[in-house]
Amino acid sequence: MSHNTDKITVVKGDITKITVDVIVNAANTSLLGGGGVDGAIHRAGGPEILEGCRNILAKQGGCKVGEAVITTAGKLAAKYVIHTVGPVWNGGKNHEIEKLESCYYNALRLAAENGCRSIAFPNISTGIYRFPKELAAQISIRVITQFLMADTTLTQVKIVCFDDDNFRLVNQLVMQA
Ligand code: AR6
Repeated sequence: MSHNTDKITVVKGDITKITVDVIVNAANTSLLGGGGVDGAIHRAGGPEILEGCRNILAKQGGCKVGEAVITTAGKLAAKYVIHTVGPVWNGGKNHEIEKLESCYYNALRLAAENGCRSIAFPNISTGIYRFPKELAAQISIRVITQFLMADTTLTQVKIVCFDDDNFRLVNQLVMQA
């Protein structure tokens, strides 16, 4: 295991139950909630998260694909939620890879800028947005390990996998890294 993968833990389960400084949400450009992990985070965190999203909407009109914004985590154990918008998989000809890389990078950057030491990610875009899981897993590990090489604020990155396929794929990659 390399120095950087020491800071990465792969977890199977529900991200709303994880105790870290910041939880990442796989949101949509409206920031107004949805299904999947987005629905779970808003349900568990309560209305304060939506209020935070509405304030961002009023200021900057939503969140573009690949970008990230930060709000309170409401009733969750985390201090913050970072909402990032993953790309919808459309065969790979629409810069989906670069956009997913940006999601991970911008979420990590925003976490470090806000003094967070621990962060939890879901497998962004691999549900409703249909991004191929193996490719998404490779992108997540590549961007996270590269970021950790340059950053000393974050000491713990948890990748929280809800389904067996993602858990297996991400684990394999972390062991090989
Ligand atoms: N904890 C951790 N991971 C979860 C949870 C959970 N509680 N629930 C689902 N997942 P998805 P996307 C996993 O569909 O593909 C929303 O409607 C799930 O198994 O949540 O980025 C948004 O508003 C999958 O591996 O997000 C957008 O409209 C991963 O989280 C759209 O879905 C991502 O699945 C975003 O689609």
